[in-house]
Amino acid sequence: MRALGWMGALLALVVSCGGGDGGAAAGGGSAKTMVVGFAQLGAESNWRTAETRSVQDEAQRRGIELKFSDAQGQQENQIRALKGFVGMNVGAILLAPKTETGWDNVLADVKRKGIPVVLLDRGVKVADESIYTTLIASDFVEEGRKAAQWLVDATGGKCRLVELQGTVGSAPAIDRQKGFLEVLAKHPGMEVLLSQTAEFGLAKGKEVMEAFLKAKGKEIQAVYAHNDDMALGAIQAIEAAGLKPGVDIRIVSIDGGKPAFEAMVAGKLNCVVECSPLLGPMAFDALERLQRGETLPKRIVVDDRVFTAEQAAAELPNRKY
Ligand code: GYE
Repeated sequence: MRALGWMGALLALVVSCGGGDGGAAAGGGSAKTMVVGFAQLGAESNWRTAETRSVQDEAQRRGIELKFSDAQGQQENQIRALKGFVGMNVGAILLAPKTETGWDNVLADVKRKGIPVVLLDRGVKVADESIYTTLIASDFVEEGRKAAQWLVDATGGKCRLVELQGTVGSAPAIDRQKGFLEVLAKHPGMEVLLSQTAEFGLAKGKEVMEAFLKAKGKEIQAVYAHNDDMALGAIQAIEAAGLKPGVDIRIVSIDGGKPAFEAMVAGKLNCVVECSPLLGPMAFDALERLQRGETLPKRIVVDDRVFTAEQAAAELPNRKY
């Protein structure tokens, strides 16, 4: 059996108060394994499967027992998973909430049981903010601003565009639109022709883009997609319409996964604003700090960069998701 490292020893000390049947003792002592529930919302995008993998891999690396639940895109399933984790008496919960609202009651119940909840990747709107411990996520408003600024610069502030929104009611869809429109408001030559949700999905992105093209055709000069998958779907729709994505219609998206970098190298996508899904290490760092009795900041911000097609070939080998 692997020797118990200093971090393991520390966990062994502090986790025993986390309750639950922790399972096998690490290193042969009476130490318990940290048990964490992860209420994931689904697998709608390349980003989200990368996030799931990051959390699972990191749990395994640290010897943490992870109870994983995939809600298949349904908030009710996530709420059920949270209740299930309480029943299992886990030491802590990671929650990637589908939408911003609807969490007050269940999170208050979890708090009453003394189980800390770390929000991973998306925020919530609740009356009492003390019902969650911290939010680890990118600044989605800033991502929207960055996407808009790139488009303003690339078009000299004159452009007729369409917007593919993420899941209705989700923090990234709300905030990415907000930041984007905030910048556009300063440039009267920028016009949003049409805007609709495509639920962060590739197939849906293609479908909505087809409808946009049918309605506005060659008037469309650019696409702003709230994530890569919808941009990749839009690329397919644009090609099917006999137009050149990246040339006839400029495209900017958010996430910056490998497939998007490949599309940039191929000249079909012009710019991505990075949003890292590799949150496993940050999530468990936060939980371990909590277990040591530290107070976490209410918000831990993940840093994002912007990449244009010109930088894509050099960056592609570095992309990890
Ligand atoms: O951008 C998108 C995903 O919540 C930040 O959700 C996440 C977003 C991400 O499905 O691709």
